Amino acid sequence: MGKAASKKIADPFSIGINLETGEMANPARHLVRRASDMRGHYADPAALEKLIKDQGDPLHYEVFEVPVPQEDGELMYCISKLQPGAVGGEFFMTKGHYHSVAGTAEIYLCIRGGGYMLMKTADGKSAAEKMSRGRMVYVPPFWAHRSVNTGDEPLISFCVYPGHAGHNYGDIETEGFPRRVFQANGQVVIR
Ligand code: PAN
Ligand code: ZN
Repeated sequence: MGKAASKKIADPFSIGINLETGEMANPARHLVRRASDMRGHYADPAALEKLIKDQGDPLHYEVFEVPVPQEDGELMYCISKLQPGAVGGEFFMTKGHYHSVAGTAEIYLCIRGGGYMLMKTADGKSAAEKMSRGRMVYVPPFWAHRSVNTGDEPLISFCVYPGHAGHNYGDIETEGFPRRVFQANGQVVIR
């Protein structure tokens, strides 16, 4: 008897995603991160505190998803929407994470805006891939990943990853990523 026969087989479904706004029809889960959730992540903590105080803890990014079972064989999918802005010249970014099951990959299809996907491995490798509308970034297994918005509109991506992957914020808060993305004299600079 095959594996499928021992498990209840789910029904297929489809959903609508607005490719201009990233809006997903009836997202069951809506994760919101504000500037105050980003403490410990930017190079200039004082600039982050000033932004929180002056702008009333603005929205940083949102994730919309319709969860599927967190099991091997399933594919989790979501919309990630990162606002434009900067903290002490460093562009707004997501926290970033490894997957709890580290050997699981992820696909990000950028549908609006522009920026970079910063990536690193636990053994010291680092990478940055450009994100722009219609561009797909493949995050291989074992790479932590963080997106950065270098534009002046939201950076919106459709993400797909294995259902059992999970999120591991591990050393990100203490060590960050080897590279950061800044605006300097109107230019985007990766340092
Ligand atoms: C994305 C991210 C999303 C938010 O769905 O979870 O962009 O980033 P953080 O989880 O780092 O705050 C993803 O990579 N899922 O695996
Ligand atoms: Zn991920």
